[in-house]
Amino acid sequence: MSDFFQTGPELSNTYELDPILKELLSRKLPTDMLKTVEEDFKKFGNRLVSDVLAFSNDAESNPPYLVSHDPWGRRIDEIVTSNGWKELDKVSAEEGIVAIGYERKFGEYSRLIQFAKIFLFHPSSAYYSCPLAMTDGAAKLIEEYGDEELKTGAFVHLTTRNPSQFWTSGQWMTEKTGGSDVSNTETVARLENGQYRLYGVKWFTSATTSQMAMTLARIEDENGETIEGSRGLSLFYLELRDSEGKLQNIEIQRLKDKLGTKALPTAELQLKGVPAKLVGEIGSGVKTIATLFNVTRIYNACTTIGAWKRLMDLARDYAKKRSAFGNTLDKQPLHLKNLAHLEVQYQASFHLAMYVAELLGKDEVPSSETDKERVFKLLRFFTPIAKLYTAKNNMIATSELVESFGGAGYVEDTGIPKWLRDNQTLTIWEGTTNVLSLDVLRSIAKEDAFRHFADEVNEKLAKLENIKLKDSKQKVQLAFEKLCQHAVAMAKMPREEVEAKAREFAFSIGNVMSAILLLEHANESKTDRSLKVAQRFCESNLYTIQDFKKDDHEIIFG
Ligand code: MFK
Repeated sequence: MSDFFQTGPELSNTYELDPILKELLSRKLPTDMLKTVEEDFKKFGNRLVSDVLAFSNDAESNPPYLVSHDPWGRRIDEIVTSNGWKELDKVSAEEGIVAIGYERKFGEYSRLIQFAKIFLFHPSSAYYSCPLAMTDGAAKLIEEYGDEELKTGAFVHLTTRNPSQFWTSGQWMTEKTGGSDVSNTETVARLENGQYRLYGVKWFTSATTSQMAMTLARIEDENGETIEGSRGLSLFYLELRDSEGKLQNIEIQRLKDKLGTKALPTAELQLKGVPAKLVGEIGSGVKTIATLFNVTRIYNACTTIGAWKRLMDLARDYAKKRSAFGNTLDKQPLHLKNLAHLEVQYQASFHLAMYVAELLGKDEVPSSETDKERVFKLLRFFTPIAKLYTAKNNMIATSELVESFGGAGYVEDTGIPKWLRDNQTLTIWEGTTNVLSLDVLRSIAKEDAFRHFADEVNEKLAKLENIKLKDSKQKVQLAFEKLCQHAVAMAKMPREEVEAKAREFAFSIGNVMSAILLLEHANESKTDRSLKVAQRFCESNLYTIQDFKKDDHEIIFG
């Protein structure tokens, strides 16, 4: 009998373990700022593999549950969460995960720094990143559309670093009638004695332990009539509990039994006259809440790359420890080839997500050199692209990375299978891949975003002077020319064809922009590894739009 026991994968300081993030920050940030940020990230990187990871593990092992009644039969609808979940709330406030974005003490770099911190936090947060995403989106919404009362009230709670004052927010958009198409929303808002009250069912509400929420409802006129479709929807702010901590005319029907994100309480709610406050204009609810979900979509991209990095780190460490067929996995060509491919894909997604975070910062705090219009349009254009591109590519990579642990990757208490379950949500919530591909078309039609993308590409390519990047640059240029041809051709294409190609279009844009960002990183950071990664990525097929086939329906249903 052998006394062999396999050593499992281990983590160390996750900031110290990240040369790509370090290189990016030193390329972007002024020296003094970099010093301040590095000090903070080094400390945080340690916490993420010690106390914060322990809170996360506690929250994952003790999922929330609903207590609907007290021992004497009174309805209480209390969601019980673990100690770890509560501690993660405190950590989030103390570390300023949302606050950094609104203190803006790093000027145009505030969002880049904030999202770098979220990227580090997410894989040790048991999805506390989800309420934080909605909290940030709600803060942004109040900043843009809120009145004085919200700005001096809720906004201060959402953006504080004081754990005892900190609030999180929900974003209740989904109803039984539709998650993607919210125009079918059935919740109504009635004006009763000068106060709006909401009646309806919210079918998928994440982090229902939050203090407040932003939600959509259809205002009833004095005859009880409403306007149909999304033009009839308005946005409302509500607080879940009264001053005594009792839910305000909200019943929690049940918690969802989801595939993953087990620590995160997600509920079905019945609204029975919840007092609510109108935010923005009547009938502009979808447009107004877009401010919120455009922020959560950037969270989605940055947390996705955080999750991807964590699994890469574990797989990398395991490859050095696991032997098979006479050698450790890190010496086996096929295993190496797989991991190298995933690392290149990861770095492409990493740069795309961080690029969008940087755009958000530049949009909010423009410097004298910022081309404000271009930044605004690029942000609108790349937000759905970064979300769909990172989430889908990560999901494909997750399957490979889980497999790279062999049978151990299929066993729950190694902690590996959870990534497969959790990462799947990142392609679904905040807009599925298809819905976001169509949103890219919306941004082109409404904002003329493609023209600004083309200017950005040409400007960035012109700055690549390293001769070793010449061939890669040419490949990107070729793919980009094809993309431009497609964008022009779309004007005359039947809508059916434009929509059928929307996903390949979005991924091709994602490929081209990621390639450019990798080349830029190689050009500026000047490390051999970044040069090789950029060259390798550019060898892949960047333009992936296929010919339109009219027989899809027949193939599926015929
Ligand atoms: C760890 C990461 C954590 C992430 C947090 C997860 C929390 C989970 C919570 C949820 O999952 S909440 C559910 C999320 N649901 C969605 O994201 C909805 C997905 N569906 C869409 O995005 C649809 O495209 C949409 C609902 C927007 C379609 O609605 P409409 O009403 O059919 O769209 P329409 O009529 O084209 O647009 C209405 C207005 O909004 C237009 O403006 P105008 O009134 O000026 O014409 C649009 O331009 C504007 N709009 C739409 N999408 C926009 C936008 N504006 C800016 N950005 C956008 N993305």
